[in-house]
Amino acid sequence: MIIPEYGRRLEENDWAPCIDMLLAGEYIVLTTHVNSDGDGLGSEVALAEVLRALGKKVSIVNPTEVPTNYSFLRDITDITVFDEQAEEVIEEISLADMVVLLDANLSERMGGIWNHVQFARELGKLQILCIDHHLDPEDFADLMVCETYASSTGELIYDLIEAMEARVGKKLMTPGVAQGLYVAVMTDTGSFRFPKTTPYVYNLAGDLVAKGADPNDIYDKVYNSLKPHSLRLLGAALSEIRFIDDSKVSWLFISQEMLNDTGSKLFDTDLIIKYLLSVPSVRIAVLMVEMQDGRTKVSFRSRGDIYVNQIAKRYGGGGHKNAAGCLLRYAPEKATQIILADVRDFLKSSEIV
Ligand SMILES: [Mn+2]
Repeated sequence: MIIPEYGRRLEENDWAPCIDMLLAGEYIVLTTHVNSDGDGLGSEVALAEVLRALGKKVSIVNPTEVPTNYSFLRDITDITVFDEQAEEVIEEISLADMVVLLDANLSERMGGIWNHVQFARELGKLQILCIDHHLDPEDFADLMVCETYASSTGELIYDLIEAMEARVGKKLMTPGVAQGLYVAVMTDTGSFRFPKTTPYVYNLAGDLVAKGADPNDIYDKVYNSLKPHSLRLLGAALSEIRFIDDSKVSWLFISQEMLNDTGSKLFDTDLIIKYLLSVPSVRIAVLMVEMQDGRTKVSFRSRGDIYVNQIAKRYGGGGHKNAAGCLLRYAPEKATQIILADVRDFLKSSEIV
């Protein structure tokens, strides 16, 4: 069941079904999407700490590895990664009575974990809760709180925790929780610059700082964490950026060879996409990365009212209006051809004449 969007911020009462469900759980597994980011990870550690304070047994299992720049987050080393320790993850899921998916609204975003979650659920003892802020949710969970007004999943978890504090009459926002949520909101708002950075978000950030999050330290750890190889990748990548259609479209393809030559990994490509949108004429930016298995990971960014999530959706992906992604089963050359043709058509049809 998806709680409908009311077109307004959720109030304390609106969180009641979600809180009822969490309070009823005993063994709760938290997870997030493949290629986890600051929003998913920060929301996980924050919610984990709160649920533990309420006496729940909690574990975090993620489909893919945790990027090293988030290793400072509290309890992050407790995360079990499906790609590395599948048996342990499967066991956690079999023991749990609830799975909470954070920062994704499609079952397949759980990667290899989803099959096992689905199996446990069919046995009848597992509830699924989803809390997310992307467009176009798939109705796969018992309860889905999917609110696109939110800048980040962290913003929703902040409101949830406030509503929980009121319910249980106990302070839950510790410095560790504040740190996790600050990381979540900071990373998903591009350090408080993206379109959904409302006055509410600034107030929320201020509150998190007051409750123990250290903005300078967090920024330094998350963003000034590059290894020399990431800079080599950045250098190689920047010189390969291409502009088409009067520089309204910028695109870049990163091959496995480029990653290997510079000793980089998939998540090292995250810092590159912002450069694709750094030229003012660009309406749509496309970053394509060749995966180890030969598929192509595509990330879209856009300016203004260009819904790139609609392009991503055609290929089974999704996201937000100005930031979306998908995974193509095609090899690089074909993927590039198809995507660029699609992007150019889409841009033409999106432009107001
Ligand atoms: Mn997010």
